[in-house]
Amino acid sequence: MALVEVKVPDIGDFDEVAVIELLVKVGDTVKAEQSLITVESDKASMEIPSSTAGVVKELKVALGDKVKEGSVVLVVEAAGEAAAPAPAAASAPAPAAAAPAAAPATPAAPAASGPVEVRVPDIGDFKDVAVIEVLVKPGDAVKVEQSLITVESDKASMEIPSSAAGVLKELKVKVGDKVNIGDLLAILEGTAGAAAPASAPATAAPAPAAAPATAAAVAPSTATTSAAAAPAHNPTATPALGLPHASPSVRKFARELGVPLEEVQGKGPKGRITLDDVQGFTKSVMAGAVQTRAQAAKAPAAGGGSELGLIPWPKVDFAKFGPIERKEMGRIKKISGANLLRNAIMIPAVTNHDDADITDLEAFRVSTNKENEKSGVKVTMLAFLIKACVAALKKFPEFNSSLDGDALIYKQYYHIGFAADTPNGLVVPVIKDADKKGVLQISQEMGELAKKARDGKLGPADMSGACFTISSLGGIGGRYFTPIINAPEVAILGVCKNQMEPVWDGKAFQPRLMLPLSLTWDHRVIDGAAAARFNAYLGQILGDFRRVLL
Ligand code: CAO
Repeated sequence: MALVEVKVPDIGDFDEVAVIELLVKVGDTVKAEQSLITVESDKASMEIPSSTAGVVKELKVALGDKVKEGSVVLVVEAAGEAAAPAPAAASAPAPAAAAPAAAPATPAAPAASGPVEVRVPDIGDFKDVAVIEVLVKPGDAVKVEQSLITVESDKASMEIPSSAAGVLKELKVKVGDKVNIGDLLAILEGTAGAAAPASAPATAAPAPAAAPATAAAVAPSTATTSAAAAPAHNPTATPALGLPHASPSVRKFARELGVPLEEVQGKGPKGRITLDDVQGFTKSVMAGAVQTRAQAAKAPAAGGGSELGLIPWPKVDFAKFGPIERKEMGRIKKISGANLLRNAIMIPAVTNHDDADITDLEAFRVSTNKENEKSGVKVTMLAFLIKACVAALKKFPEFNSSLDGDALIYKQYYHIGFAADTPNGLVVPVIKDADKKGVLQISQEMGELAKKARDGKLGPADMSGACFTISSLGGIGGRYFTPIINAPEVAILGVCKNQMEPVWDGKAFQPRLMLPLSLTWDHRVIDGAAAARFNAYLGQILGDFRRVLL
């Protein structure tokens, strides 16, 4: 019995694709053509079949490894006549490489400004592949190489990119349609200079894959980075340890959200998992109606179902009551939503409301801004608040701590986050080492960070490391609110719009500019008395900023 190395066959122009699934294990008996691993690029996933039958002796790849043509996948002890003794690379059933972005059947008119037809390019040996997803809609601005649709055969799914840029005028296919090379997909109103070159793009690899020894007719053609490969032969519809049935973009989306795809029930054709299924699963988990296996494993044994005992989220057919429009939430909202929900549920939070007299501070701020008019830096109330909070955090160190199991981590640095409202949702950039900076520098940094936030350009470093957060709605309005703590911080200050109020000075009412403060704190770490003292101290500092120096 010979040991045979099974190698990655010609998979088109893919260089270094990631192994995302191992479909067999040592000791398994595999048939020739049985899928062994699944690999995935940005836009396509494909299963790599075995070139020979036998028993798996050794796996040579692990999840996350990068492989390319010729990489050894595993060693098989070939079984009698079933073994295919041909040289591994040549006998490996080469997937039919597809070339969505390679020279389209009808080359797009370069630099056109009129209508441009986008057709299905050479997708290898696929015939009548089903459209399983339409990724754009009329009116969308489409870039060259942007995926338009996803098509799927038995073993591979691939996204078909646009050969031109422009505004999508008309879609010629819909989910469920079968497409072939040369079929008209869409009509774009081309943008001058934006069309793809009529010749094959640089990424196209014209070398055809070696004809597989065992495969039925396969005519692999070219491939691009956005192309997918299809196995030459499809002996089984579902591999033994089946990979969840979903397109690459759905897989990517699930990965971004941390959704375990194998736990999602696919409601698409043949049980395929769609974007809606992943979203529906996420909502159910968020609402506590469903637990992931990882959550269930962590949850205490008692109970069953949702450990929080929440009833499922109400499902209402709103259209029954009137016209509606459904819009998916953006990425930031989804991420912040998950965090807010956890923080709202897990933290025993209490909010104290108070007012600070900022009459003198506001006068000082206005005069400072007059003096600094030419510098271009505007001193903001929020910058003073950051400085005042640093002083309060120093005086009450438990507000600058975080829970770590049964211990408290007291931080000796003072990084202050501030909530910023952006067109895409709420983000919290962080002013680092606010204790070492003056109000002018903090104002300037805040301005820069707020702009970056609005432009969607904040990096992870800009948003990490905060000890305490301030959420100011002062420029907008409102009296008080109850901000949600940004875990693992233990408190957050909410600030609303200041207003002139009559304040009794012991003899008479005086008009004073009062700033509403709302401090939410984690009752596991902070007591009500400490919170009241923190607010009172903040009020004293804001009332007379010289106290910061004490
Ligand atoms: N009371 C009254 N007016 C106030 C004020 C207050 N407490 N704070 C600021 N203002 C006024 C300022 O004087 C300024 O007015 P002018 O334009 O006339 O000078 C205006 O509001 C804007 O203030 P600003 O430039 O100082 O900005 P800011 O520091 O208040 O806010 C930022 C910056 C990024 C925090 C803000 O743009 C923002 O995104 N706020 C929303 C935060 C949020 O969404 N929090 C909720 C989180 S929970 O969902």
